[in-house]
Amino acid sequence: MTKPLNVGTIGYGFMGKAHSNAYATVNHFFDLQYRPVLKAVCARNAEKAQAFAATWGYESVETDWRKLIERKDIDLIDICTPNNTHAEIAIAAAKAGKMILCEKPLSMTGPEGLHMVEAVEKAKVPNMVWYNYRRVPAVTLAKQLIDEGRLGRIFHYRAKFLQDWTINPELPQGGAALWRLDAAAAGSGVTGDLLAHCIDTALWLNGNLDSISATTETFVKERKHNLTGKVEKVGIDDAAIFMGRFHNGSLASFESTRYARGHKALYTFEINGEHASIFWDLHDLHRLQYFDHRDQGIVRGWRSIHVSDSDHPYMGNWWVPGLQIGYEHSFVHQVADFLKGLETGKPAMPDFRDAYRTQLVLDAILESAKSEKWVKVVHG
Ligand code: SOE
Repeated sequence: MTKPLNVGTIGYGFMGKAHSNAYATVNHFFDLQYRPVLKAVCARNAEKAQAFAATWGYESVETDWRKLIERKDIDLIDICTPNNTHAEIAIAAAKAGKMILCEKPLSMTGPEGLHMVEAVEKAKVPNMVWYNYRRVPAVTLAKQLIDEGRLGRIFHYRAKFLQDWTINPELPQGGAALWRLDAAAAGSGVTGDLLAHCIDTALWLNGNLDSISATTETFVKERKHNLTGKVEKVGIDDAAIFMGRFHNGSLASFESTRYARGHKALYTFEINGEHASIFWDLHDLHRLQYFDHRDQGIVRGWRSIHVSDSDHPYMGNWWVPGLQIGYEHSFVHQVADFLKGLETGKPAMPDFRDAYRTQLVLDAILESAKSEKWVKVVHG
């Protein structure tokens, strides 16, 4: 018999869907003690929240997140709201003794993130941040290969996250779907939205970043604001590029932008080691490219590993070997690992403290871009 775990989801946007799908799917494919129950969805617009609840099978609706947190029948609060609301909700939820899953980035700034870390640690509530790309099987396989020492000493870590959806200067900022363009709601632009993913993966695969030299640009300086109706200064960064040094001696080269015409969500990373290299591309997410110099010369070359066999990470839980899975499954895996963590007492990562490390790198990027100087990353 599985134990029900009552979920209260705040927000019904893109991530509200991705998480709800994961809760609804996870027990069909993973053998777990806990079973998420879609107990309540919370959003200010009652009508839209009702419609979301009906589509996804939530039992009830709340329009005030404080009420949701007070409810005795809710075990876990899932925060799928804009970045500027994460801290207040998470701290209140921790005080109420709820488990918390929070969308990325954890917070608006490092210091704000630290308050959140302290709140969940004081309350001793299980917590996790939705950096989902760690759980794409090919990325998890990259981690396995690195941890096995197959790459040897690492020389380079190169990551990119390229999009093109904000090039139109007529696109307004602020409000429901466009809060990512509003600095008051998002904190930063591509730095917190896209580089955050690249950094989370990088710290996980390659360890701490020690120092950074960054530059950012805002190509469209003014946009109409959906909430005020006025043309206002744009406070977010449209593009961010940095180079850096990892603690293990390797060099970092990172780029993120929403101005790369033709690219919708091209997240790639390449790691070059002494013996071997790895390359991964979100547009081909079930493949891991691997080159091993120790292969016999006549057959040496880049292998394209189709990460779909039952001995590949997570894949034994899905279809028969050779059949691939997609983006949404990374969220299912994250819930599965979180629930397994509750069972075993070995928490799934990244928890708030782990995600706070990414936040400190984001702070260093923004500081370096502003000061035009190299900045040492504070280690949390
Ligand atoms: C932005 O367009 C976005 O949706 C990010 O917010 C997500 O975190 C990323 O995974 C895809 O792109």
